[in-house]
Formats: sequence, structure tokens, C-alpha cells
Amino acid sequence: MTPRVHLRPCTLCEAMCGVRIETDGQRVTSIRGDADDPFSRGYLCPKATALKALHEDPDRLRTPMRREGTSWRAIGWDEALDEAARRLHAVQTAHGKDAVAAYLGNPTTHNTGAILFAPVFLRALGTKNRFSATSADQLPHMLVAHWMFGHQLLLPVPDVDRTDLFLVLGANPLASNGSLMSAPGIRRRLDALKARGGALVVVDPRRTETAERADEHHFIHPGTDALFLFALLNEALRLPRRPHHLEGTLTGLDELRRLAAPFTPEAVAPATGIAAEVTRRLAARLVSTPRAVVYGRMGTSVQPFGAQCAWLITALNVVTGHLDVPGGAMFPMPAFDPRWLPRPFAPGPGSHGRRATRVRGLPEVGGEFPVAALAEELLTDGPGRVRGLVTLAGNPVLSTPNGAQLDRALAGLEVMVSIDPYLNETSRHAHLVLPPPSPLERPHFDVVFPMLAVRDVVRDADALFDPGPAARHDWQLLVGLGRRLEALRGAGLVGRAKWAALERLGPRGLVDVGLRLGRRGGPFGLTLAKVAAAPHGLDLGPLTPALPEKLRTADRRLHLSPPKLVADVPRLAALLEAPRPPLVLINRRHLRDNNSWLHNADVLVKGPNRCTLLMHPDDARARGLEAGQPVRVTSRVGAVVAPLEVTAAVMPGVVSLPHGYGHGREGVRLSVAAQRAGVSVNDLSDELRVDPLSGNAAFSGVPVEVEAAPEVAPQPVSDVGPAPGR
Ligand SMILES: Nc1nc2c(c(=O)[nH]1)N[C@H]1C(S)=C(S)[C@@H](COP(=O)(O)OP(=O)(O)OC[C@H]3O[C@@H](n4cnc5c(=O)[nH]c(N)nc54)[C@H](O)[C@@H]3O)O[C@H]1N2
Ligand SMILES: Nc1nc2c(c(=O)[nH]1)N[C@H]1C(S)=C(S)[C@@H](COP(=O)(O)OP(=O)(O)OC[C@H]3O[C@@H](n4cnc5c(=O)[nH]c(N)nc54)[C@H](O)[C@@H]3O)O[C@H]1N2
Ligand code: SF4
Ligand SMILES: [Mo]
Repeated sequence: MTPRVHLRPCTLCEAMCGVRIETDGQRVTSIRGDADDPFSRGYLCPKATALKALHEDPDRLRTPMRREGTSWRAIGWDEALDEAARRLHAVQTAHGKDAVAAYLGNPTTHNTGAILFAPVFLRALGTKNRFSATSADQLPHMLVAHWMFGHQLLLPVPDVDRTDLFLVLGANPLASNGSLMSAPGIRRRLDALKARGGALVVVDPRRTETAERADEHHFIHPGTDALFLFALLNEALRLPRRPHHLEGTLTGLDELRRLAAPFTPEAVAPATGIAAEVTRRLAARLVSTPRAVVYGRMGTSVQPFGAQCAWLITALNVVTGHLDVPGGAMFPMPAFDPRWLPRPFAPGPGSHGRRATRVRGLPEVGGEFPVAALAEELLTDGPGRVRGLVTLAGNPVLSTPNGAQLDRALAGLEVMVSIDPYLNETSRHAHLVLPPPSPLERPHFDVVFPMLAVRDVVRDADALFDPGPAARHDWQLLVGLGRRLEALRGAGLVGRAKWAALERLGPRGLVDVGLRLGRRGGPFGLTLAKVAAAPHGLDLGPLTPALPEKLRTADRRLHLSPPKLVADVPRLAALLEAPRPPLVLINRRHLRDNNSWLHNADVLVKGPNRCTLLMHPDDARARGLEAGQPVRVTSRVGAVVAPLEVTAAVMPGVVSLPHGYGHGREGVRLSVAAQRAGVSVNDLSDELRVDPLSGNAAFSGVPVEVEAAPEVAPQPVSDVGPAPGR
């Protein structure tokens, strides 16, 4: 066998590090960072080695599986796709198209074919009941981008390589490698910031790995960031401002000033826990530093004021003169820009409240409903009830609020189809599981993250291994299901020709079309062949100003005071007076975890148990608890038992659990993960806690009680009875 070297971006997280993989025949012999990658320059995190483990994992499914009672039978592709389409069609015929829901998980965005072809499948499925991990994540940012800039994917990214003041709220890029900020090797980038005399300031209820390296870290009471941001704005608006190229583009500045007025640093300090003089000093520094940027992520998104936070972060960047300028918050300009693709492939500009969920009346956002409402749509009887589900690259049992409730609800579905390589906590409920090949068996071109990257780069990669004629890629499964569904509904010649054309085009063809369309909506002279010819990719340079041309609002202006946010400010003001629960739960990530799905890789899970509850020494003492002992954590919806870790790295009144664990459920085929099952933080998170504007799940700040665990670990408990049909 001849050894070969393959260069490609890692597809496991948003950082898109360039990896150099050596193979010998069918074996991966080494995985290292690609030192010549213009974007990541050799950086790699430990997760990249899991690409090998993932590829070789004996638990990873290679053929479609049909559930027969509690056992599984391998079946052929045609049989599986025919049966899946037939059963979905039967439910839709009997109860209407909306009776089948769809849930798209995070890895969809890391899979060229899945992200490009999911829209055509969803269109064929024709359901209004669309859900995704977006509403457990960055939805507030997208909604606010829709309102302020006119497009949900015009997301400002911190120009970390050129900034001199980086104010970070609720993000821990040293563990997560950055989100809505693709910045491989963030540690090096932050070191460079300091080396040029810049400063990193972190605001977080936990002294994180990132906070440890910061010049300043300030604890903040969970869920109060919007108050702190308003106070910063209030101060910044009182200081003289530098002239700014967006000045003539802004609307709503006077209104913003009026809204900010009551939120003085003194007024918000008791609620946030951040002293007024700290807020004053930071505001002055933001205004006086020519290259500065405010950035907020998960901690600011997954809380009841997620949209308010996203709004105020951008507003603050605008009024301090840091939007769309080098060193501030900028808009990447990808060589392949899905935003300007033809319909139906292009993600729309966004929308809000065109309809509402049946049971709770939560708003539609960007064509989707909030996933916090999924279980109740399955469980609540009556017209419009969801009776079928298709999941694509998602594990909502572990990743959505009150996952235990969803777990029971899935068991009662009339049909469930999962496109997933594993029998995990979610797909074990499916009637049919359709596994795509491993990431190393498919070509890769990043579609989503160049829109969020701190530098404009473009790369293309071949598959390392041929998955063989028996394999079906995600996009082929989506096309296969869509085509069959429409055929069952009696699609004519035109319909059949459409699917044949899509199959011929494929994701590679579509990427080529998009590259020819170019960036800035104008031709850029690139083709897929040209990109593929550059083994390490092409560096298109640092970010460049993009506004006001890119604005997509009807009046082409940047809206500083969107009406629905303005109308929601009284709810925020009420937080000033609200009593604080004695103990609230926040979540965390570890460098060696990846949401819920890399725990079957031994290289990543070995070592001490990471699924522990962090608690401040004062809180532990007050409850008579000691480090290492198992404690029972109880919320409105459930209880879990985890070992206690006592540490002053979390602020008093706050406890922290990691997310993505809880693999101990019956019927899961993850043999390594099962040995380090941990507990699911989402058996505690409450589906009724959402940001009411976006409907985004509010995982952060869940009120909990903690006590010594009884001898025998209890099962998760819940307020809801067993799923119907059981
Ligand atoms: N409490 C709490 N909950 C959270 C979070 C939190 O911080 N706290 N974080 C939230 C966030 S940010 C996110 S993004 C979500 C993630 O939520 P999900 O996307 O629902 O879950 P993942 O854990 O990413 O699971 C991914 C699934 O995709 C499968 N998969 C991997 N690659 C592929 C592929 O190429 N094709 C297909 N078809 N399947 C694939 C895996 O086997 C796995 O089943 O969780 C959210 N939930
Ligand atoms: N190693 C690893 N990397 C990952 C992932 C992973 O699971 N593991 N997941 C990937 C995904 S899908 C995403 S979306 C990104 C997320 O990447 P990040 O946004 O960096 O997310 P977290 O690491 O969860 O950091 C959130 C921080 O918010 C803090 N926080 C909680 N509540 C509040 C609050 O109310 N206010 C403030 N100011 N802070 C708060 C928490 O203490 C935590 O430090 O990471 C990606 N990268
Ligand atoms: S940070 Fe790690 S997981 Fe993320 S792209 Fe880079 S190597 Fe892959
Ligand atoms: Mo995420």
C-alpha cells in the first residue's frame, strides 16, 4: 500500500482547521495540523484525532437499519428509502403535511451536501413544523440581524486579529474554539492581541479557560447581560463619538438613547453584580480605543434576554464606532456565498411571527419553530398534532430543553426516520435509521462558516476514502426521500425531471455555480476547479468593510431600534426588581467534548470524569456538601445525580454542568460512551424557559436545588406522564 497525504479542513467545529492526514491503504496513519494552511497555520485541537476514531468506530452504522420491536435489522437502501417515504406519506395523507415534523442538528452545517440539499427536502416534505438546533443556540443573533441589517445571516464577526480591545460576554473560545467567529488557534490570536498591547476582557459567571487568560474578568449574574450592555450604551452615548462611515445609514439612534437612559451603571449594578465604576471605565475604553469590539455568544444567547443581548451588542459596536471597520465587528465576504444563491438553495433573509406554534403560540422565526416546543407538539392531542418526525444529524434528546420529556414523546410517534450514523439517544426511537458515510468518505467544501470567519479563505477537499457503491451521502438520502415523497403524491414528468436534475447537479455542481456567481454578488473569477488546485486553499485576505451596500432592509438603513425589541424593553426593566433565585444552573464545554456526539471516541473521553457539578465553596458549605460526593440536582422538570466539584471559579449562587452527556439510556449503541455515560443537563433545563422574542431555549440560569444524593442514584423524574401510545 502506498502512503498518501490528504489536506482538508476539519469538519468537527466552526474553526475549520486545516488538517494533514496520512493514510496507508484503508488506514489513517497520522492526523496533524497543516502548517501551510493560510487560516489555521498548523493549529489543531485534540478532537481532530477523533476523525480517525469516528471513521473506524465499529458502532458506526454502515447500512440502513429497521427497528423491529426492540431489535434492529440491517436492510437495503431501496427498501429503507421506499419504506421511509411510504410511512411518512401515510401519516401526511391521514393527518396533513404538518403532521410530520423535521429536526435538523448541528452537523448539518458542517456537511456540504446536507446543508445545501436540506432545503429541497424540506420543501418536498412540505411541513410547517420545522425545528433545528438553531433555536437551542444562535437564533437570537439571527433574528436581530434580520431586524437590524435585513438579513438573518448578516452576522457581524469580531476582527480578532486586528482588534486592540476584545470584550467577550458568555463565550469560552479557549474550549469551544469560537462560535459565530471561526478563528482556528484562538489562543495564539489572543496571545497576539496581548503582544500588540491590546486587552482581553471577559464577562462570565464562571472564571473560564478564556477568563484565566484575560486582562480582566468580571463575574455577572446569569441572564443580566442585557442590563450591563444597556448601561455600557448609556455611558457610551454620553461621550463624544468619532465620525463613522455608517452615520448616514443609521435610524433609531434617538430612540436608543431614550431607551438606554434609565439603565445607568448604578441602576443595574445590584442586578448584574458588576460595579458601576467598572462599567463606566469599560464604556470609556470602548469609545476611546480606535480598534475595539464587543462579542457575545452562547451565554448571551441561551437566556431569557437572548435577542436583547444580540441587539445591544451590535448597537454598542455601532455607537462606539466599531461596526464594519477593521479591528471591530465585520462582515466576512465568502468566495462561495450561500446568501446570494438562487432559490430554493439560498437561506432566506429571515422572518418573525408569521405563524405560531399550535400549543404554546411561540413565534415562527426564519421559517422554523423553536425546538423548546417540539415535545409538546408531539404530546398534546388535537388537530394539528405532530405524529411523525425526520431527524437529520441531530440528537435532540440530549440537546434540547427537557430532553427527558422529548425522549418519552418520541417513543409514541407513528413514524420516525433518522439520518444519522449512530443509534444514539434520539435515533434509537426511529423506525428507520439511514446512516451516511464517515466525514473522511466525502469531499468537503465549507458552506456556512466562511460567512463567520475572521479571514476570507476558501478551500476544497476530496474524500480520503471511497465509501463504495453501497454508501449513500446525506444529500443523496435527502434527494432520495424527497423524490419518493413527491412520486407518492403523483408527481408528473416535470417533478421527476427536477429530481433527476438535482441528482446530476449534486453539492459539487452547486458549489461551482456559487463560486462563479462570486462574492459581493459579483463575479470573482473562481471555479471549483481553481479552488481545488490550491492544496492548502486560497487566502482572500483580511475582512473588508461591507456596509452599507450589503444592507438588506427595505429602506437600506441600519435599524438601531427595531420595534419588537423596543416593545420588549419593559420586560428587561422588570429584571432590575426581580428576586434572584438562590441557586441557578449554567452550562459549560470542554475542549475534548463536541456537543453530544464524540463520546464514543476513547481518545477523547479517557481521563477524569468531566461530567461534574461545579459549585462555589460558600454554597457547598451552606449545604454541608463536600468535594467528590454525589449530589442530586433538581429543577422544575427533573433531577440528576453528579459528583460535586467545589471551586471558586464559579460565582456564588451559580452551579455548572457540561452539556452533551447522559448516554446511559437503554437501547443506545455507543459502547464507549456508555462506560462514561454522565448525566444530561437537559434533563434539568426547562422547556418553558425561553427568550419570548425568538423562542430560543434559555439553558442558562435554570433555578435548581442541590442536596446530598441518596445512596442509590434515582432515575430522572419529570412532571409529565408517559407518552401516549405506550
Ligand atoms: N443545555 C444545553 N443544551 C445545548 C447546548 C448547551 O450549551 N447547553 N448547546 C446547544 C448547541 S450550541 C447545539 S449546536 C446543539 C447541538 O444539538 P444537536 O445538533 O441536536 O446534537 P449533536 O450533539 O450535535 O448531535 C449531532 C448528531 O449528528 C450525527 N452526525 C454527525 N455527523 C453527521 C453527518 O455528517 N451526517 C449525519 N446525518 N449525522 C451526523 C451524530 O451522530 C449526532 O447524532 O445542542 C444545544 N444544546
Ligand atoms: N470543545 C467543544 N467545542 C465546541 C463545542 C463543544 O461542544 N465542545 N460546541 C460547538 C458549538 S455547537 C457551539 S455553538 C460553540 C459555542 O461556543 P461558546 O459560545 O464559546 O460556548 P460555551 O463554551 O458554552 O461558553 C458559554 C459561556 O457562557 C457562560 N455563561 C453562561 N450563562 C451566562 C450568562 O448569563 N451571561 C454571560 N455573560 N455568560 C454566561 C458560560 O459560563 C460559558 O463560559 O462551541 C462549539 N465548539
Ligand atoms: S478546533 Fe479542533 S474540532 Fe475544531 S476544527 Fe480545529 S481541529 Fe477540528
Ligand atoms: Mo452550537
